[in-house]
Amino acid sequence: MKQATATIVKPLPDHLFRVHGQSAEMRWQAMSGVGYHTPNERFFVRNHTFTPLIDATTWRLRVHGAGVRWPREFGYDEVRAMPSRTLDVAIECAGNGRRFYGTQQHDAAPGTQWGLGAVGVARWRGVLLKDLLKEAGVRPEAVDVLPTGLDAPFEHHGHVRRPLPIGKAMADVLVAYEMNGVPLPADHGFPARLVVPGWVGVASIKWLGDIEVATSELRTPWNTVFYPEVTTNPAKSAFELAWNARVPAGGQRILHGRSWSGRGRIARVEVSLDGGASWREAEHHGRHLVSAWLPWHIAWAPRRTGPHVLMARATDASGATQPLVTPRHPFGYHFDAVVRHPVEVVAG
Ligand SMILES: Nc1nc2c(c(=O)[nH]1)N[C@H]1C(S)=C(S)[C@@H](COP(=O)(O)O)O[C@H]1N2
Ligand SMILES: [Mo]
Repeated sequence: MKQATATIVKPLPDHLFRVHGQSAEMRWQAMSGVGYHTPNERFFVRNHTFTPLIDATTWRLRVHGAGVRWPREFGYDEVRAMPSRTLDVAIECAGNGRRFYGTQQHDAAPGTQWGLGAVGVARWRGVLLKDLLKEAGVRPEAVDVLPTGLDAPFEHHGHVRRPLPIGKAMADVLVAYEMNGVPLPADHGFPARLVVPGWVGVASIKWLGDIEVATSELRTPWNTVFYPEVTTNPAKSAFELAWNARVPAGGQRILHGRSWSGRGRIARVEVSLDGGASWREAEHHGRHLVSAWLPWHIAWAPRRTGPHVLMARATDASGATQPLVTPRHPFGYHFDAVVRHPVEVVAG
C-alpha cells in the first residue's frame, strides 16, 4: 500500500465542496440540475485519517473468526466474478447537520461542523455480504460481524472498524466495488467497501480488508466511544440551493430539494417559504426509494426583495416528522430539526 500525499485524492473545487480538515462536505447547490444520483466527483468524503492507494492485484479480503467454518481470502477478481447486486443507497454521516446545533439552537456540539452536505446517494454494485459469508460457511451461532478498513490507524485506536449484528449483515449489506457505474474511486473505498443501507455512514467501512465473524458481541471504539448506540439516521431535508443564495424577484420559480431517512421511505414533504408562518405540500414524482432519497419541488413567486427563510420538513414511513428543535446530543449526531435556509431575493 502506498501512502497518499493528500488526505483526499480527488479535486475539491470550492464551488462544490467545503473542506473540513481530512473531510469535505458537498455544497447543496452541487445537486441542482443533477439527476437522482450524486456524481462521484461531488460526493462528500469523511476520512478518519487519509485516503490510502491500494493495489487491487495484491489486495485480499480475509473472512475469518469463530463464526465461520471455512476461513478464507478473496481476491479482487474473485469478488467481481460472484453474482452481483446493484442498490441505490444513501450514505450519510451521523454528524451531518451538526453545525445547526450551534447556529440554530445556540448549543454548539463539538466535532466537524457539517452543514447538510455530508450525505450522497450512489448506485452501488457489488456482492451481498450474505453471499460472501455463506462462501465462508457462516455458522448459526454467529453474533457480530466486524469489518476493518485498510486505511492508517486512527490515533491510538487502531484501524477503523465497527461491528454489525449478524441480522443486518445477512440482510441488505453490500460489499461494493462499483459506484455509479465505475470502480470505486480511491476516496470512497477502492477496491471494496461496505454499503449498509439506512445506517449511519461509519457502518459503511471503506477500503475493506478483513471481516471477522464472531460468536459473541464485539466492542471497538467505534461502537462504544465514538458512535455508541447509533444505527439508523433520522429524516432530513435540504434545498438544492447555496447558503444565502440570491434569487431574482418577479415571476415564478421552481425550488428543488431532497429528503431522506434511514428509517424508511419519505411519505410527505412540506415547505415553508415565509420562515415557518405557512406550509404547503411539495410535489414529487418518480423515484421514491427506501434507503435513498426523495427529490421534490415547489413553485415560488417571491413578491418582495430582501432576506427570506426557506424551510422543508419531511415525514418518513415511521410516521415521524422533522421537529423544529432537535434535543441536545453529546456528540452532535442526528440533527433532524427543520433547517432554516436563508436566501436573498434581489430585483429581477
Ligand atoms: N476505513 C474507513 N471507513 C470509513 C471511514 C474511515 O475513515 N475509514 N469513515 C466512515 C464515515 S464516519 C463515513 S460518514 C463514511 C463516509 O463515506 P464517504 O467518504 O465515501 O462519503 O465512511 C465511513 N467508512
Ligand atoms: Mo461519519
